[in-house]
Amino acid sequence: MSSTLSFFSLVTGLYVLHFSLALILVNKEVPQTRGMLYPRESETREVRSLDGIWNFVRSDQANPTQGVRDEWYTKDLSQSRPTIPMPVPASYNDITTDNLRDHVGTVWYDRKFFVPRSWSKNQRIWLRFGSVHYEAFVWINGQKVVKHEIGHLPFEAEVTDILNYGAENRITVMCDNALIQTTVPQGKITEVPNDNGMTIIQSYTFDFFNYAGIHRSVHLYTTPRTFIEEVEVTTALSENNSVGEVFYSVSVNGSAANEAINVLNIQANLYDKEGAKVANTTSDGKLDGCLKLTGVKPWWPYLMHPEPGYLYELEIKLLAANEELLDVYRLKVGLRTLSWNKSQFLINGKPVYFRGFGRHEDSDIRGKGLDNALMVRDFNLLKWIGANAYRTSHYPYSEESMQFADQHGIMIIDECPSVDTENYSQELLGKHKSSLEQLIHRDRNHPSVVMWSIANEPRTASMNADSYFELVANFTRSLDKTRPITAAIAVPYTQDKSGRHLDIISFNRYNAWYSNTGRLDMVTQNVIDEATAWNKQYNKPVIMSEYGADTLEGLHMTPAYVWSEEFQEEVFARHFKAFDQLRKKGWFIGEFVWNFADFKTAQSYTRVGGNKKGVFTRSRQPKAAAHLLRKRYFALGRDLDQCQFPEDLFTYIADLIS
Ligand code: GCB
Repeated sequence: MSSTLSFFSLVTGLYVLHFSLALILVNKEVPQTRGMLYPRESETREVRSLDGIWNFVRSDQANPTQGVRDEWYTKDLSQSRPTIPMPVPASYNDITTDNLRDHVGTVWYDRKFFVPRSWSKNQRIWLRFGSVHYEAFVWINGQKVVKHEIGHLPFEAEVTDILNYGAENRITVMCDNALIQTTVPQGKITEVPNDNGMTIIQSYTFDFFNYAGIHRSVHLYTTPRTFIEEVEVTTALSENNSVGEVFYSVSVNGSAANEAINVLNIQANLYDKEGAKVANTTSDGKLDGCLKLTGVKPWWPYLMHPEPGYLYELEIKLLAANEELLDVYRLKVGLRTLSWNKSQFLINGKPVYFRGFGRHEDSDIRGKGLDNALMVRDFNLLKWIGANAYRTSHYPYSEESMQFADQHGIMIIDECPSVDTENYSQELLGKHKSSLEQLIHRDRNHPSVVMWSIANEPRTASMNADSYFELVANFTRSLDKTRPITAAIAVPYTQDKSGRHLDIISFNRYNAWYSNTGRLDMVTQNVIDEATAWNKQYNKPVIMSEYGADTLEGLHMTPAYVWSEEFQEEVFARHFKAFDQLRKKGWFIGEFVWNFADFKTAQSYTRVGGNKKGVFTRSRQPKAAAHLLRKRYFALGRDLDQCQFPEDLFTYIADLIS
């Protein structure tokens, strides 16, 4: 096999359907992520963005590997095929006016970029992608550089020896959106007849559009020859939260190649928000250590404290034995503790009640592409409505949004891309574990991440679910013992085989929508009964991780009728009643509306332009239920955490005293 073809372990185009029925799953090692610190400038590092307009070619659906066989990556794409302009970052699906939207298989991107002459001097250059969905193959100047599978997660490669310095370079990316039974998430590819002969169809059971392309930023960054490759941070607080400890552990890359460096030291400095140094330490030939500080300002969630999301800056300096400064990397750190037991989840020793959302990275035109305007608008809305949490349903969200959540005190249940998992196989297990390994490696230092969600609505009634989820949960725990594990379960509690492997039970249920449609009188007691049954079965804290109703903004009907704004409000209110009764039981710890905003799905007769369960429209304007939810979330905030009501929470009606 040629070296180019061996680059393609998953031979694109042969979308083989393989799964086993009954199996014995074994715990095999998965590849460990290295490096991948978020690209940040410092006195020893430069960062350059490759975002912008790239050239784009769609492969022939019936011939997805043609570009590889014909080596399109060895010259400009425009010399092989007519190209069209394509923005990066963005999903490619909704950009053109032809049916690129439903394309299945490979597409190609390329662009040129300059590398300054100054970069050739005694440093290393890295190419980093924030996310390409689903599988990416990358070449620079015709040489293969990196291949990565599983969207929504970053990957990088060293390109020091491949670049032309002081000259132009070309980057080529092939991206494959095909989902099969052993990808995460799963899908099916079938060949069916159409009016022109045969065509390929991608189907999937999950309820969001399979947007694809270069979804997040592409960066080139420099590091010194010997550099800080990884930083892992954990924190501890004394019982009254006044004394804090920041434990850091650093990995260094490149010291083996540099014989002059036989002893390395880490100088760690911690600065408060005003930039004052509050702690420092220099390690003695070690790469880990602890910073201790008094008078700590802990990281608190929004509305749980007057100063939420307090972040310190941790400065890590890598020094040679002669004190020569080799590298500097800075990151934000929040000091907080998490703990949980059979009935509670606590932050800094205080019980938490989650009032949040399931969300999507989704918007008009750019699909799942990173969009700072949208991200800031969404956080403004989250704060306006009084939410303190969201789940990254149903895949890891952008690193930029994780940093934003840290700053704003929004708690995150961080979900891996396993959604509607079924047909369990050894290969699927390996990729599922790898997605968690990559996620935890990426997000472990974020104070906002308070829980890992290892799946959404897996088919946990099936025979193999027990051992499969035991392996997935134990693997997750082996990577991070500081956060609890959950999964959003939808099978009835009587059939579930996953809950015993979790720390916190989350369940999704659509009373008055998918069950007993329109029956508002069949919500409250059903929610109470089901939550109670989950708690009784597993003796663990319980969250309702999804509830809601599709709602067409502007459709009004009284008495409330499905799809109307009145109906969504009523469905919410009936749930609120149940939640308040459940809260009194002591083990019910959170409510998450489905969904924050309307979002696009695959075409279906149950979806009018997508899923309309948003509290906000797709263009991020409130439906009537948003105002109701806002009143509840602030009422809970005042009741539980003594937060202030915003002045405009209640509209003036009458002076009832006079
Ligand atoms: C669910 C899924 C979510 C769907 C939602 C719905 O249970 O977790 O992905 O969008 O239901 O609206 O059907």
